[in-house]
Amino acid sequence: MSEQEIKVPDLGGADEVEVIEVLVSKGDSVEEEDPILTVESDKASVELPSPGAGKITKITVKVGDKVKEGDVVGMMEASGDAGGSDDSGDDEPEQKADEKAEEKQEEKPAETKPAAKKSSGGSRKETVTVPALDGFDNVPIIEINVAEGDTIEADDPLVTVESDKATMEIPSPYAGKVGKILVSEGDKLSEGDKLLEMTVQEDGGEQDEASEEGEKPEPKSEDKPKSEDKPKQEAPEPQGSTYEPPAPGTKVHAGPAVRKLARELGADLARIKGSGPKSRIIKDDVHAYVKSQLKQAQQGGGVATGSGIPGVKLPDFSQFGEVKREAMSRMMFATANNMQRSWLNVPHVTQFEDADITDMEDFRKAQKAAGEKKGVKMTPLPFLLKACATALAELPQFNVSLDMERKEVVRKQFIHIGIAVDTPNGLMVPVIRDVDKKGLWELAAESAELAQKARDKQLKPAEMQGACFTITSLGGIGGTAFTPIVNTPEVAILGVSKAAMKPVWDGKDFQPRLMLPLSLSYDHRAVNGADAARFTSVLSQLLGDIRSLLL
Ligand code: CAO
Repeated sequence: MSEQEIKVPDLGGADEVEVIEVLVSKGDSVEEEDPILTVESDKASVELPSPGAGKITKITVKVGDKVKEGDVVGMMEASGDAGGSDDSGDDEPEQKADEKAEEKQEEKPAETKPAAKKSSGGSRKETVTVPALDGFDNVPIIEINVAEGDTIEADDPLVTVESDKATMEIPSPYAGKVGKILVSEGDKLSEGDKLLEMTVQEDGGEQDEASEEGEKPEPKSEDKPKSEDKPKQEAPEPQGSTYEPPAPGTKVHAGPAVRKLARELGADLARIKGSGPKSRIIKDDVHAYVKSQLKQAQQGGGVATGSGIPGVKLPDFSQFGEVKREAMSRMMFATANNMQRSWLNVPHVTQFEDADITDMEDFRKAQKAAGEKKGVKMTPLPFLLKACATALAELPQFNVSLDMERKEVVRKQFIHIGIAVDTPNGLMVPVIRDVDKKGLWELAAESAELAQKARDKQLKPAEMQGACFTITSLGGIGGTAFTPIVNTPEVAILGVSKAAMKPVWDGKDFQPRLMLPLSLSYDHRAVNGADAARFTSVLSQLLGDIRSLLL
């Protein structure tokens, strides 16, 4: 085993760069080309690769240090594996490092800034082109950091390109308004390619003066975005649930090693708050994020207390084809959390039953003319509401909520029933109050009105609260049975599928009868199986002979 120095390779023209992340520690084993440090010039960051495989014996720089080509940043012991990397040529590491440095100069789009035209007030149109990329050619765009219409400052990153080892942002040479974007993600860029059009303000602002010199001054403190005056390399940002992830499409600043780590851990970089310079995401941020997610899951973060269930690790879907991400609506997010909370907390059982609604349907259809006069359509739903209200009164163990903390059963002395309504914005459950006290026409009118309000996003919060039980009817759509999820803290939900004619044995013959499939899911902590069978059988009797609804 021999010790060798780890040196800063050719930086492709950048004099001095700042260490923004130390990616290895003493004792770490690294493979050749594994990133050792991330350094950043005023415009780009690059990872310095390990010159060979081996063990790190010393790292002599820390975050914030400035380094230049040839500086020794650490020492390593080359791995002594026979026939291993040593064999492949001792001189290779040096050579590789050089190659890499060349490859990667990612870092300095310094001369990137076309000389700005002198301002004289008003505005002018400019087409921004790709500056010299210091040896890079044909580098794919991984992010477009601006959108048409954005107002940006000079030096704001326009696009991020990434080679196999480095990431570089191409900054805006001007302050102004982004016009047409002429590139797409995945496009490969070389010097001179057109990026986008801009309307540039000619107000003699600072940015013009700076750009006139063709190059920005060293990244001193005023170079930092106004919003962050904090010193570089603070502790990573807390990655708690209070952090609002940026909107989809928002730029993510992270180096290749960080991206790799995030991929390995299944962490979505778009959800991670960067604590590095210019909000760059560093490895510590990824670790902190993953840790906070685990902690949240273990503590029940909005899901199931104490469940400790492992999260679902998402692959990088883009490896399989083009994907688009969009933010969940608040409603979708809330529904997803409610469903998961219920699914994880409630031991579900589903009881199935078919109700013979042949006579009920004859009666219902006979109400068509009356309905037209009243301006109300009589569907099967009001009959279901009425039957459920009667069953809840007969079997009050369904009209409860469990207070597990206080070890109490909350028995409701009212019968309010929620109806699941399918809307373009997702599932909503308005609540009909005192169903037991209302007639079929009133229920028909009220359910139609609430369903319409739900579809028009007009429901008030109070109209979605206080249900004792829920009916979810897919009968107008189709299906023979399903297993609905109890809408906690209720303890049961009735799923209704599409009625169908079936042969029913009457003791002598098969008779064609219209059978309505019922699926009653219940919380087995509150309700036992026998009661569930009683409940569906009561429903079936009531719907089979609707005269009994009057009793
Ligand atoms: N079997 C056969 N036909 C049925 C039926 C059933 N079980 N239930 C309703 N129908 C018929 C109706 O009679 C009507 O037919 P006609 O126009 O010929 O009279 C047609 O289906 C449409 O009814 P509807 O859906 O407009 O009215 P509804 O009162 O039955 O239902 C509502 C209202 C709000 C429950 C319903 O529109 C809806 O949104 N259902 C979806 C609920 C949902 O998404 N649940 C899933 C939750 S879990 O993800």
